[in-house]
Amino acid sequence: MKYGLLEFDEPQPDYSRKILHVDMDAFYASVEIRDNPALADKPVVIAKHPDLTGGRGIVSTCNYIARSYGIHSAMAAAEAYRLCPKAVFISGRHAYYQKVSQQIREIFRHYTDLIEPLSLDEAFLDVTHNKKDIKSALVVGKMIQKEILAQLNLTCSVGVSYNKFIAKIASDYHKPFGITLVTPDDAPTFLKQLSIDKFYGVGRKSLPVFHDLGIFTGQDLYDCSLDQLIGHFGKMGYSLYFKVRGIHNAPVKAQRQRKSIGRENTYGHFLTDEDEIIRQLDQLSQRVYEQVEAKGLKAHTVTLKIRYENFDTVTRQIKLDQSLQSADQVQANILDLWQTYGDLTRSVRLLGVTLSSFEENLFETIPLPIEKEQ
Ligand code: TTP
Ligand code: MG
Repeated sequence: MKYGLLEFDEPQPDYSRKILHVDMDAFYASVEIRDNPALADKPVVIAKHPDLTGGRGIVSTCNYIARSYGIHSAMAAAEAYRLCPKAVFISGRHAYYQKVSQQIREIFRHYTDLIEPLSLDEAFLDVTHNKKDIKSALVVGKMIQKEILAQLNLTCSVGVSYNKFIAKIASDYHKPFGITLVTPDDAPTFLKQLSIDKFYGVGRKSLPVFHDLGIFTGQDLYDCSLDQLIGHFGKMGYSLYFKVRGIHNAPVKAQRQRKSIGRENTYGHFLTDEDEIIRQLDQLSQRVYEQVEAKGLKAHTVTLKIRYENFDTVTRQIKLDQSLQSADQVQANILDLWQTYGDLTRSVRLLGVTLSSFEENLFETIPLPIEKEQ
């Protein structure tokens, strides 16, 4: 294939893969409603009540009842209030949603380790070869939906296809609690009938440009030449030319489970005063614990790192039977390590605190507020 002076191999579609895109329905709002079922038939908005913020504040999300009033993510909370004064406003609990997100990923791991999270509430899964040896990706998708509902009392929507681009659009197709399969045979028709704003990369800013060019649908996009698209949109135009032909071979990039989380500080003025060193260690311990907690992880090992002015570096650790439950506990263990191994006759240029040995199964460690009736 030729473009200007460039000659390149035209990307070919890969129909061999089975990709799921799983996206939770009204995620933050659904978690709040799950924990407080009295909210189920009310419009629920995840935002601080505008009265509490003097009108500032933005809507994170809202349930589908609230959406019927025209409320949506990223809208000013004050505007949401105008649209529906009787809506229930709830401040988000980000750390908690993060824990729920970890629980969802644990369920994904029953099927595959090839998981690429895009945010707390959505992920791509490559289930071509899955742990349950199920041939049909549609069946895997349905099993995941059922398992998330049974274990977590939350619903999600799933897109099933042979590439990430189509799977992501498909998951949005029948929300909430929908599942949409787009086979290689269905893909051309599916892609051509899409409205142009469904194509990844076409945002609020570029949408009018597409419209000015008479491109409103996938079909309009399909009718453009590669030259035209690259001329108008550069790299994105190139990518769109192939996407609308069902060609998008980006792999699902699995995130490795983090083995440790730590922080270290280098001090311009070397530390010699023990009180100051302990203050620094307390601060590092606190920050690291917060980070670990926010990820819903439970650590068993605490490591202290000390680098002296001559660059001698010492690391010492304690492994505990019980996981660390608070920042205070981390601080106490670090203090212990410092008092046992620290050398006050030398100036300190760097201190570090790391938590590791994370528990594999986060699932049982996080109690669910509601038991799901089977
Ligand atoms: P989305 O998946 O975009 O929205 P949703 O899950 O609430 O609803 P849908 O059923 O349409 O998928 O985002 C996931 C979460 O991310 C959402 O619950 C809240 C958060 N979020 C924000 O905080 N701000 C935003 O602008 C958006 C779009 C999402
Ligand atoms: Mg969602």
